[in-house]
Amino acid sequence: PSGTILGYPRIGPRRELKKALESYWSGRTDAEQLRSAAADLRRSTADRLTRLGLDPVSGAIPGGFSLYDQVLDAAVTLGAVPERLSGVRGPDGGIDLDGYFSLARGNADTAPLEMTKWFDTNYHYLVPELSPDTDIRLGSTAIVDQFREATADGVTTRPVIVGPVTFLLLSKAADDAPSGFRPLDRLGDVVAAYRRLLARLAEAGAEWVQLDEPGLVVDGPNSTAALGAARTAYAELGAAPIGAERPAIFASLQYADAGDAFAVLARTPVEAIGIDLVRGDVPDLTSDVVSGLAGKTVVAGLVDGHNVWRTDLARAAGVLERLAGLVPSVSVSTSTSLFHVPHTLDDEPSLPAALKSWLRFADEKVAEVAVLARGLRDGFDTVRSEIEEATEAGASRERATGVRDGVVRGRLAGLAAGDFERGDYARRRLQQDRRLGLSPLPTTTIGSFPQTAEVRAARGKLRTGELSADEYRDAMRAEIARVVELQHDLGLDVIVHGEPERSDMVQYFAENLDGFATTANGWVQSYGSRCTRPSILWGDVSRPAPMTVPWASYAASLTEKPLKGMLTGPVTILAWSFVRDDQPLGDTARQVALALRDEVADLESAGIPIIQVDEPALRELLPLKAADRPAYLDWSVGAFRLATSGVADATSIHTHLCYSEFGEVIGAIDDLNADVTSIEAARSRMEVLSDLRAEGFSRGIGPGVYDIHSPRVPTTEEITGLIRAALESAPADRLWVNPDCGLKTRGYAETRAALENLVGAAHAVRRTRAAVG
Ligand code: THG
Ligand code: ZN
Repeated sequence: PSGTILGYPRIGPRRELKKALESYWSGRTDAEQLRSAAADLRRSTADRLTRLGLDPVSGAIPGGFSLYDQVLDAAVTLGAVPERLSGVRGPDGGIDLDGYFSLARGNADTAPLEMTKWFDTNYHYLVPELSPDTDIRLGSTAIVDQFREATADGVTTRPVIVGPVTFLLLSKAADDAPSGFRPLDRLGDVVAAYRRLLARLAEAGAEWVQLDEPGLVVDGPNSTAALGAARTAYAELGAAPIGAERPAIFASLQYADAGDAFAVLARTPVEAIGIDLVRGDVPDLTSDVVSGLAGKTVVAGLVDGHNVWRTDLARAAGVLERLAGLVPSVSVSTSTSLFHVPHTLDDEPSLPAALKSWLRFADEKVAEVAVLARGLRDGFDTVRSEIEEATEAGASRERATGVRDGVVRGRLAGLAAGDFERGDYARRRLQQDRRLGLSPLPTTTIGSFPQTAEVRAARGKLRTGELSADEYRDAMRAEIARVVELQHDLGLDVIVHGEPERSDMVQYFAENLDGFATTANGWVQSYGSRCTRPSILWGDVSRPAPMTVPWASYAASLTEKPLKGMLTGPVTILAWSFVRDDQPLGDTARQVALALRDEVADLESAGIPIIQVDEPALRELLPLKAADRPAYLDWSVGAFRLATSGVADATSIHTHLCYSEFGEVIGAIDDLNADVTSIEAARSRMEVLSDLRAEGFSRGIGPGVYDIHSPRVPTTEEITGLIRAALESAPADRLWVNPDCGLKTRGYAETRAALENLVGAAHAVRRTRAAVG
């Protein structure tokens, strides 16, 4: 086909999948109801994609549905369940629905698979665990069943699965694997299982299969091995006779420039290669590569699957025409799966019309692909009016009020080196210690407390007008008062207001800053059934009024103890929004940083002694290409410092990092120059601390001493053990005691119990140290 997409949102336009999953998990519905809700969703997706212009009979419509996660699906397809979780297998050795969800979410006896970020996105996948003994063979044919299901409805889909090499690159060695074992060592078994799967698909009538191989474009310690593995894997898979024993293979590279992976795939017997031409360039087409492309189609990813802006169709058409002159066969697609963007703009009646005309969500992007495909097939003259409309929309965006704000730009142009620097740390430390008067091993939390149904309901009522602004403020104040009192009862040393007013730690700031829009239904899957509504950063950013000061000041008025004000950092605000693509990210980050710098100054003036600026997404935006990383670290660290360097020595700046392996950004964490850094560490038994020590990190550190991602309440002894472990890498006068992350998704009962134990553990360690000292 001349046009396709790499994947489509799975959650449903009204989050049908989320609702079906959560009602199944809570026992309100049964497996049959969940299966039928999922089948309905797949059917309506295929219908919609057909209506939007994808060919329903040539494999242009991708499969790629998942009940929870596509990497978990690949693991289950391979039957690759780690030994520690072998209990999830059914009596026949297979993995049924409940086994599948146990791998994803854990059960009474076992922790689930670990979750981590999918490339440089805010989507989290489940990490398969492999060892030399993991039983790998075709274990589930759900993907074949879904193909047959669509065929029965008259739609010939293109099944999609994570490719064998990327599957292994995303897996980790199980804890019980011998040292030196690498998941890539299992390539032979994995390829054999894929070969069997492809045979089943061919037997069911599939003409194409899509194997996603974004792992091949990431720079990392395994890059060279990965390309070698791709050569082996695709030679082997392609060797099977096409039609009889396998469908045509479409290997897709996504999220970054194809780099050397393109030439590697060109020399294998696959039938189509997908490349991301939003992030990357047209590959070098040496005569050797071009001869490898005989009989192959290059699938040009020109419609951005990762962001929401309207495609410059004139530019895309130009690239397609150029490519068509260089390679034997060209087709057009999205740069990545569309599951990173919301379903449709039709569900956003409140977005300003001008902004809407610059945007494209998933459905509208499918229509763009259809236009480009028509141009490829019938000549771009036949789609001239669509191309011109897109060009006009682009021009109107450039001219629009708010896209460029002279005041913001003037401020940015006037920045000097001193705006990124604070005073000497030793002096800061002395003044802050005097001002705060804290005991050693001070206890605190990361900022958010559980969001109760009442708090959410109050926000709903504010939206519908059932509550006035004053009534809403009073409801939030009552909640803040409750949370402050709870912290007093528990004996925590540094108090927070609990953030009841924030639906989401990024969206709250987007709602309060100029230059952002927020959506009504723009849900995007973050993991499993959990979604966020990323804000849209479309213009120059400024702060019309203080955003957090009234809440923080109110909380401060209720306590004699130091209050910590809470902000989300510039990098994280960018990472969890859809960001304008018409200027360098670093410029946008500095605009957000300046708005935050004003907020920091206002908090300081209001007498708030500690201000925490969270950057959990610092690692997430790290470029996939090593060559781009130094520039990223420079602007991201710079933006944080710009936001936080305007304060006096006596004001303490904290930051918080989580959701990532921090190894690659340890130096940057030190460069943030925060007075105290709290960091996720409980699950890795404080490993990050020795990394920080090796880096020469010498300021305050709060390694999380309990994992808030699970409802389990840690015992005082457990926490005491972790504090003692932390003391091996950090001296007591620099160590803080806090949970791993915010408490927003937890319930009050478990939160109270866990924090009680946390404070008890800190006191116990203080006592023994006092006795010894
Ligand atoms: N906000 C945003 N992105 C995030 C997080 C966040 N990414 C990483 C991390 N936290 C983990 N992701 C999530 C995403 C969503 C939810 C929890 C963790 C969640 N969502 C609610 C749901 O799906 O029911 C909806 C929340 C709402 O009503 O706004 O619980 O914190 N941007
Ligand atoms: Zn966190």
